[in-house]
Amino acid sequence: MKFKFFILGLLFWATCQLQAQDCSNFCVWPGDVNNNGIANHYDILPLGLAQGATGPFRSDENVDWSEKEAADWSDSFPVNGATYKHADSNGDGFVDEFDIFPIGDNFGEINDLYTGASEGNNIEGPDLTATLDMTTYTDGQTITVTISLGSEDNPVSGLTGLAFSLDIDTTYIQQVIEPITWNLGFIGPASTVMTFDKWEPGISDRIHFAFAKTDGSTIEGFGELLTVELIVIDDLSLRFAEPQDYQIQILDVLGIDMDETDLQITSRGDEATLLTTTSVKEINWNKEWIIAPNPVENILTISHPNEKLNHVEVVDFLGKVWYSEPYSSSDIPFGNIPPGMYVILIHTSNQIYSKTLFKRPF
Ligand SMILES: [Ca+2]
Ligand SMILES: [Ca+2]
Repeated sequence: MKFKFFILGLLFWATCQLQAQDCSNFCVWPGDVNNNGIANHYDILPLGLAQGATGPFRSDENVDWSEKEAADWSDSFPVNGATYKHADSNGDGFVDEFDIFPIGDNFGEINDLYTGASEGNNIEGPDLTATLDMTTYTDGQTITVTISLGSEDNPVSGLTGLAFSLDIDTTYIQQVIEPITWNLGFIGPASTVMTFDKWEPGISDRIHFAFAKTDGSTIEGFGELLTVELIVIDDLSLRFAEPQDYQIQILDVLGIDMDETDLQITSRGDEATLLTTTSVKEINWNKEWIIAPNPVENILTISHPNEKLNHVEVVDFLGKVWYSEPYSSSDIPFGNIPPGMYVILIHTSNQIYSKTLFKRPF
């Protein structure tokens, strides 16, 4: 009799172990679409591929980060092998745009399946480029980063989704302006693409990005993906005596095609110099500089015989930027700027020059 209980007990224990093991393979963790043990931006890529799929709904439609029993779906991802039930993050039996939210809610959460391996493949191909809008910045200034994909000579082809991270170096950056502006002209229209970005201030130096086509179409050619605005720390000059090199990098890129095969993409970063306010030089009387007329009406002329001018900004005394463009012509349009006092900031590669002037009333 005792022996019989022992056998029954053993059977019960074995069944429990099996079930626990089963769950690690068959349970869904909301947001971990590729079932690799972490919810993050790479899960957007398979989520795009599975859009429109249907299957059994879960008995537990909560989306907190814990294992949820779920019946298998008939379709599975071609390379990863996980069934489409993992794409149904919210467990309602449909894979649609709402399944993106558990990825953001559970971002960075891990379970036992997680190995810590980087999910980017970083293989050479068309460029994914981050470009800064100026070569010099100073305390509290806005840095506009443009991220573009492909070029006329080396376009992308057959892309259905892309995930990557931007390292912004928070030693020098105090804020990321949100929401981030995606350019859906290139990867859209909006009804055919899901976009995702995540910045976790204080946790990481990286902003994570992903997008995926949701209509079975692919992205061809080249263009701008998005722009991000970063604010330089406003006590830069207090913390650093010397100009600082600032670098921005794109890391851990993964692009996939319709068959979930990795596409080749090469990431390219950019750099600038962060100047302390003591290196902003006010232009007083100087016969070489032409910054005229003052007061200005419709056109301000700016030139210097020897300096290479990179960028011109017109800022009011509240810090509002009215004009910010690369220097391409000596004529700066002032017609649309209201009357008042302005500071003109002229960026060269190792200096920012400033000049105060007045816009005449209409
Ligand atoms: Ca995952
Ligand atoms: Ca769903």
